[in-house]
Amino acid sequence: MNVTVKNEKLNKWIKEVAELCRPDSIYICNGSREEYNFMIDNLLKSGLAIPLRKRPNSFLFRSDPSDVARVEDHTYISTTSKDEAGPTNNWIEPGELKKTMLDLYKGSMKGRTMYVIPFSMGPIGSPISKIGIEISDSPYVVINMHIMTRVSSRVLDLLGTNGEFIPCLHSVGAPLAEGQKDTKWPCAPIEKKYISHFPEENLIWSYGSGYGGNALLGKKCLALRIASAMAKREGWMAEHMLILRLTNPAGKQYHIAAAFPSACGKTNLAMMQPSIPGWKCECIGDDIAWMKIGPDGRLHAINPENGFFGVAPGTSYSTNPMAMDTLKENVIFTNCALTDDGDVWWEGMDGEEPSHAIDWKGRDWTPESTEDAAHANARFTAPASQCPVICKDWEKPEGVPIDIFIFGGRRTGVVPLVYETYNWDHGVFSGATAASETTAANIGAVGNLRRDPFAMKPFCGYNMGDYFRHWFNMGDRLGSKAPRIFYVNWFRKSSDGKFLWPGFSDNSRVLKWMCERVEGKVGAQKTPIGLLPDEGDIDLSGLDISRENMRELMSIDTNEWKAEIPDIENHFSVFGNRLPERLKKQLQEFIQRLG
Ligand code: O2Y
Ligand code: MN
Repeated sequence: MNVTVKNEKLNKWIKEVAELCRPDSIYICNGSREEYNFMIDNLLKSGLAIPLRKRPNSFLFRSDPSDVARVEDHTYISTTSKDEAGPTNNWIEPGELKKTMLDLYKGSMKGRTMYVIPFSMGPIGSPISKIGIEISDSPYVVINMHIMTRVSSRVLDLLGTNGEFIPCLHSVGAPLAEGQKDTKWPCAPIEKKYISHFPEENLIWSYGSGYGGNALLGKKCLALRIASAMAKREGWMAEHMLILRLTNPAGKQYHIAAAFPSACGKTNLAMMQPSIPGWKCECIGDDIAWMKIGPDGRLHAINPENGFFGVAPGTSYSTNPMAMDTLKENVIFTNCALTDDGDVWWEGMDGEEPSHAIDWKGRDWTPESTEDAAHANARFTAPASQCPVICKDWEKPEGVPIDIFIFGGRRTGVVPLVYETYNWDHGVFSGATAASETTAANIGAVGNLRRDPFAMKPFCGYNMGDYFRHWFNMGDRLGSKAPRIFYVNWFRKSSDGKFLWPGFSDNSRVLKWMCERVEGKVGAQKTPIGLLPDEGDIDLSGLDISRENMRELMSIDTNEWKAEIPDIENHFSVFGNRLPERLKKQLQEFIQRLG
């Protein structure tokens, strides 16, 4: 299909990028099924895509072993002054960064096709949605963007001759000389990778990586880093949150948005099926929420994405049956193992492990092998519409009204299963101090405590001190219509190292308690850290858990919490005079409550 671009700014930009990057050809994407199939055919012919006999229209890709995850150390928020990027972001002055990157982009697409990908984050035409155009030299990016965003020529129609869009420039950084054979996963060495954001001009430049969040620029780069800066300026919120709808047996709906750092089971909670009879849970999104105050004065959320880019290892019918059912067809798998009967496999999948497979690096693998068959950050890219519990209203342009916010992290000790915060300011304090222990899936040493405020540390596109202030401002505007704020820890362990809480579908018991708190149906105990469930108020019917385990799960040791204070003070100190007084006040009140 021939697509014509009428937008003046876009035409000028396409021309500029082509002159700079020197691709062999230019292709404007229309987002059609034919286009997807055509791209897949080419990827199959070149051997980059491996067809999966067991899953219709599904394909496996193997990345270069050096290009397997987001590269936080090479991710930049480039604002005129360093202070605007703040202490949690890498910063290079825009002029200097652009000069370095322009040198890299020079001729970087030689021997390749330059794809122009018009996409909408959020339903096309929704008042909350934003339009992006990604220019990329990676066909893998094109097919992933087809699933993760709404790629369509309708986006170009909507842009008209002078509509606004967010330009997202991406090159894998591996030009081909005349006659040079391509590698299976072209990318640049680590020192040449740059994932750069220019929030003052809503601009994204990515170079050198073809993987995930580094290359699918609608996701972390646009929908979180650039969008969070826009949201601050425009008075809305772009958050690293799942969105779900919980319906009680009487048919009352509650909408919950929850922020957890990576590797805390966000996708599992987003698709969780309650173990308590009569309760229903539906998924609206598993990673990102954009929220605006609606005409009713409440906070309304949309999921700006169109698919799931989930971690494969650990996903199984026991941890997330709805995700497994989402993955039956039309899926792109990256860095999973390939079984002899033409299926994908990863550590933690149900059933017996295969006696032989091809690992993510393309080598023979057997259970005796010393390395995992799938990479720990192996991914599936799947359409959200295929999730059996996708909410019928997940694409509602006006979004869903949020009743409850949840923050949390992975802590083997100290933090109880759940508490409610005293009020909005206390909730902001709990989000700002949220912490998680690192796991093998994170980069860095296992078991270290990492403060990850609102799970946004890697994704906040401006000074995080100002981000905390923005949360206070939103609370002031929402007043009595603000969502209630809770904190959870599904991962507390007993002294003999066993998880105290079964998690997964039993987390519905905790969500039920939250809904009952919202309804004023249950009381709570005042403690120094927040409001804890009264004994017996969490519905444990049908669950085999001892009273001792429940007591340990809910226990609070004030000395352990006092021991956290220096770390919180240290964490706050980096924000200097950008730290809101209201957070300092919360910390003082917390110290006083601890006695
Ligand atoms: O490693 C990557 O490039 C993907 S990171 C990611 C993907 C989906 C959802 N969340 C995340 C994350 O790091 O929070
Ligand atoms: Mn995420």
